[in-house]
Amino acid sequence: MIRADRLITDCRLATMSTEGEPYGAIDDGAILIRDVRIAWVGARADLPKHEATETDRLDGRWVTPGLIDCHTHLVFGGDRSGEFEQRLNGATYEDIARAGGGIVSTMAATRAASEDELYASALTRLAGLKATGVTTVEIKSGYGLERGTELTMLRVARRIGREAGVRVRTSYLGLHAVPPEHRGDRAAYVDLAIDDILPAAHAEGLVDAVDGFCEGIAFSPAQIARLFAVAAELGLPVKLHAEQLSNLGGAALAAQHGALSADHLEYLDEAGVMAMAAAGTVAVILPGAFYTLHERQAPPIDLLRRHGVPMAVATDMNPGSSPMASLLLAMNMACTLFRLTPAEALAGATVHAAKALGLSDRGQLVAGQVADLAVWTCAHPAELAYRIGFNPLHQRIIGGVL
Ligand code: DI6
Ligand code: FE
Repeated sequence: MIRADRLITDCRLATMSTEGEPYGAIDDGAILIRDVRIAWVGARADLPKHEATETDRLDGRWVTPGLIDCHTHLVFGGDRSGEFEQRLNGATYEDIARAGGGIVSTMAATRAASEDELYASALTRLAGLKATGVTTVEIKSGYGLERGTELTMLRVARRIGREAGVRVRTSYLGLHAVPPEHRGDRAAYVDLAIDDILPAAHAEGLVDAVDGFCEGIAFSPAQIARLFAVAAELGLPVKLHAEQLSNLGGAALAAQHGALSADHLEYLDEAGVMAMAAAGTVAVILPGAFYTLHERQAPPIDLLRRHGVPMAVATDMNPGSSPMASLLLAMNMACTLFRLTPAEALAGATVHAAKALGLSDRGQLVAGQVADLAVWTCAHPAELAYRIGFNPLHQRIIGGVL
């Protein structure tokens, strides 16, 4: 006899369990929820004896795991629509960054904003993500580039996790860009970001993972390696923006440090793919940035598939390269631009996204995981990636609560 808080029934399930067909589909399913977790899930015909306080009948709707956006820069000040105009008048993303715009211009706006302003503006973007079924969101720092503002960004992220109806995982991204006050001495900023800001943020319990931007316009593999060494001393997992605009071997470096994920990967080569496969590092695919920057080289999806590297899909929600607040749209772009299948895209926003965050308690419909669910009014889960600008979301359930 299972005593449950809630029975969900009259529904179809995309369990995203790794056995069987790609969606792990169950045609006439049921879920029992007890104490914020899934107590039982399966075919309605196999429902065990139970007593449920509440019953939800979903009229044949599809239930998936709540979506997980595993790579965002949700908290920042200002906006960069002016740079969008500059790029359409011929400037490149790298030109703008080298001229002191780009990440550094958002840094100035973020430093100038109060904690409450950062929280309020992040909520407007979060609303878009929640409306597309997101129940867990990763949020990075990286627009403070000084101790005070980096910590403020992470505190705002934690507050979102407490107050805004979504679960949050934070990443410290101090090595995102060099702030103007250190332009003459980049090494001094690297030292500050690694030896001062990171330990301070960690001591305050603000850091779930450590990230960096390994790129010609950002930080070198040697600088990233030093960041990862300190993360390891602090017991923090790592991830990396790698091979977005060029190939510096960042993905292989991340894999050597046991990274949870390497993200972007347009310029990834087979050696990098093999290093990721060997380390179990997830490939986080970010089609919003590829689309926005009008890039030409797609990530090597076939190689990732062939070597069995799990692929996650995320929005990269940020003011410069991906001002996109819909995870469903990211899934659509992953299919249309990069040729992922709709099932791969959904796995990329659920089970593999969880893995990219080092989480095994969500991302699938299996007993024991938290009861974070998305309910969709659609005829088949392939519709989630197929439709553009439609939103079939019926409801979100977090920890068993509507
Ligand atoms: N790569 C990106 O696409 C974002 N950060 C990064 O390292 C862009 C951030 C920005 O342009 O503000
Ligand atoms: Fe990013």
